[in-house]
Amino acid sequence: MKKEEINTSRPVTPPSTGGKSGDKWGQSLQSMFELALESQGPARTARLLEKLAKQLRTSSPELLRTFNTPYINTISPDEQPPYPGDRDLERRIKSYIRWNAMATVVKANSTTNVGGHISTYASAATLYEVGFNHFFRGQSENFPGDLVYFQGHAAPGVYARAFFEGRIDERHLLNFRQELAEGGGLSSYPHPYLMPEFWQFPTVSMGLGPLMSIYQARFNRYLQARGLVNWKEEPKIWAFLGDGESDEPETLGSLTLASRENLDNLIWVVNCNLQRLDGPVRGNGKIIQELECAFLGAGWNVIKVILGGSWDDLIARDKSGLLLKRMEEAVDGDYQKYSVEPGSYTRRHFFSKYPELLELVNNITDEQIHKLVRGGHDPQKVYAAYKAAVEHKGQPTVILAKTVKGYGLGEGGEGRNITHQQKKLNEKELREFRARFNIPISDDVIAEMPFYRPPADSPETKYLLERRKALGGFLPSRKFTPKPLDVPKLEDFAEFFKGSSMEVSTTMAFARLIKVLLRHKGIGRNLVPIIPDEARTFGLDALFKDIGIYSSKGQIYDPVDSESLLYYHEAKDGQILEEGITEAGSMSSFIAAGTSYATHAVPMIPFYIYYSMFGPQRVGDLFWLAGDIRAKGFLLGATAGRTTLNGEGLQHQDGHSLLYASTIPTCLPYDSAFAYEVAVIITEGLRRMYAEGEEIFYYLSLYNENYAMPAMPPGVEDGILKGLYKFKPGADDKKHKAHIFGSGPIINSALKAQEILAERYNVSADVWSATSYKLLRTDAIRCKRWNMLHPAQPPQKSYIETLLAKEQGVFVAVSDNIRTVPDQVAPWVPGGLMTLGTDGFGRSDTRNRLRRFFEVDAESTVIATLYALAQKKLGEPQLVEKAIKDLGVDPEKLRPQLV
Ligand SMILES: Cc1ncc(C[n+]2csc(CCOP(=O)(O)OP(=O)(O)O)c2C)c(N)n1
Ligand SMILES: [Mg+2]
Repeated sequence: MKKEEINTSRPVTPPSTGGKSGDKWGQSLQSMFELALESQGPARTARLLEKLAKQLRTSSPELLRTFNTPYINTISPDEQPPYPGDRDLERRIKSYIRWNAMATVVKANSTTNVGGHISTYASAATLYEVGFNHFFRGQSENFPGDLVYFQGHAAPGVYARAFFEGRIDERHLLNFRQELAEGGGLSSYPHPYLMPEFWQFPTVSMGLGPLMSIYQARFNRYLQARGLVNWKEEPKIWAFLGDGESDEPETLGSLTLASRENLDNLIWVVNCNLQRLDGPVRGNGKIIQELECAFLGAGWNVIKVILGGSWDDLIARDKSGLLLKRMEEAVDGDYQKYSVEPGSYTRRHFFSKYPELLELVNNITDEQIHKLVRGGHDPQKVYAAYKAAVEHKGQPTVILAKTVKGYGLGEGGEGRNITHQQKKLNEKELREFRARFNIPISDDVIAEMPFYRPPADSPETKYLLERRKALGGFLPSRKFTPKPLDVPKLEDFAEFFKGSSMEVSTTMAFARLIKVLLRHKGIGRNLVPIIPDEARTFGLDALFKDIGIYSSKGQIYDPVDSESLLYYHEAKDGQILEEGITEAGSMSSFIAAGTSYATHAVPMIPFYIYYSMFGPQRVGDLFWLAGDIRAKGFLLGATAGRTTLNGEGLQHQDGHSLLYASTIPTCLPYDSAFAYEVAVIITEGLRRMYAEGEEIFYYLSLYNENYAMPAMPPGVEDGILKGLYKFKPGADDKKHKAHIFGSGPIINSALKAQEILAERYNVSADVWSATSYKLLRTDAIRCKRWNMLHPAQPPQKSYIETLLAKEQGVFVAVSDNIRTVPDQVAPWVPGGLMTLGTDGFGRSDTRNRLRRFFEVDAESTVIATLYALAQKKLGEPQLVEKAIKDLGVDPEKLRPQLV
């Protein structure tokens, strides 16, 4: 069909659904369609339809929005199931929780400035209460409970409910955000690190909760597919998030994984109160319609809950279609205004646009107009949506629930732009709040904002407890029975301790080691190798065939390399999580696997191996969260080292991940030089985390430079784990004494420097392997602090101080990291530490040239050692100058770190 055959200038009027002419019009269109199908075939017809649709979209975009449905509830009143609960009782319960949530924040801020939020929970109360009374299932035998990601800023409401349930008492509420108060307090937001028996999922760094919930839902499927769990029912994952939060790229970034994997165990509830912190989320548009497009396009089941029941009658009476038209016209900025202004304003500005609409509301008062409630505040509508969501098959569901931010706060902040930051209410506002929600608190004490908890035998308390009992118990709750694993022993890695003349890298050593682990009877099945499309880079592609890549669909195609031994093997019970290029997604899998010991009482051991530069630098907030959530496992920053990863240049060469990792309180970072070190560290990590139950995780840098791996010297295991041990002492017969700390492959610079110093400069240098500066520092700080606070007692000595106490001479550190990494221990090194490092942007070049450029090669190490000796008056100053000349180092060369 030619373009001109459709007259796009003519207004396109949709046929009315009733009436004879409409029927006729529809019938002839149908026959034309059938004719086209028959004569042109489905492919051409589809192309034709697409073309027509495109033309229609250009001429009248509002009429054809492939990914939008009308701005009304997805579930019509006649499809609504009956409400199964006692609405009156539930309203009272919710009102008391609202009051206590508000009072928790306002009280805390009447004597302190600790902050907190009222308006997020105020808008979400119904969304949570319907869930608590009818959907969220607690843990029971052979059922881990539904997993609920609570919106971080709604925490006061979750505490207020726990108070009502008798799980926490008034003292806790009084100490909201005052965790260091006597007797403890409540954390500001969901933090399992701070409240390990209560919160399961940290959510307050916006975007991370939604992202993690997708990977958690997929991980639940993985556990089932691999036969590691056998639940009587499948838990649902509920993620509650804000509409403003949807602007975080992490929030919407992995939507298609959820639909691709048919995660119908996943339900998102987006609280669309149309506001974020500063103002409207989309003042000039409609966030609900925008999100609907994104979710429908990504293949989700979308349920919109826009209007409360009080609108049903108006919608039913509107035969003109103008009410819907007007709703579509108004933007979120308008709706926010309607929530703040009286009903007369809405009548004047919303309804009066069309005379028919004005007539429609003739029989209702301004007050009633003001009370036309939004869908997210109507339990009936919310219940209908939740029920449809839990019953939906084959797709994840998102519920877009329209609410008012600060609902019920009235002039104290309802719908106002300041509402997110509102933490105080005056007495008048408190009285209004009390009246609106019928809270039985008397006038004489209202100013004190007492908490209100009905007696244990009240109908409210009985109902609330009965509902939770019927649903399997309280929630959130983080409880589990520790299950120690039968972890490997050092002997299992004997091959790594013998050394090898064959040149290998620590990455290759790891690839070998993980094979041993996968075969281990005690833990093999618990391993979860996680890879973001880099297996071939790290030599781990052999695992594809061995243990398979997890795919819920198995492998329904014949892989292109099926003839080869190491073919790309996907399987329904595959063990590898091959995530594709998503470090944030891979970290989410690491977290889901690393917390499985608590979430499901099934200890899993994630080994997440990735390009070190795209670790904490890229997704540092998830590393931090891994600490908060008490994740266990191993993070392996491969192709580490600013000079060891040669060629790749500035964006790839990492010299600072170890510093980032050092900042995480529960992370043990290691920089290993030799295969046996990797084996010792991983064995100990497995023991501490999976036999002893410590809630910590490990970070290991792995490198891709090949060199002969030495045998393990006797008795060094303890030093490897504590962070420093003497690897190779210098010759005894030299005039001067020095010590060089080396890490990773750069230990080879130290070893070569040792030779040069002995042969040419009469210096005996001991070479030490520095495996963890962070651990040395933490231990040293611990002792220093203890000594300061116990001045009358014999001082404690840290490991590093004890180790170096008797050593003479100077100390130099060299590594493939920025200088700040070794500098962490400088205060405890006798006489100070001369540090070399790779500060500055990387370059693509050969290792030798890079190491000279960054001054971490053997020659630079020699010069630094001689200089340190000269500085301490232990060596001859002329030697430094001589060495610079002898060794061909250009003193005027470019300085890598410029500012
Ligand atoms: C990553 C991140 N950036 C910024 C913030 C600060 N912040 C906290 S709440 C908030 C607004 C939240 O708006 P919305 O998601 O719509 O939630 P609502 O409170 O409206 O339900 C902001 C900006 C944060 N917590 N996390
Ligand atoms: Mg919001």
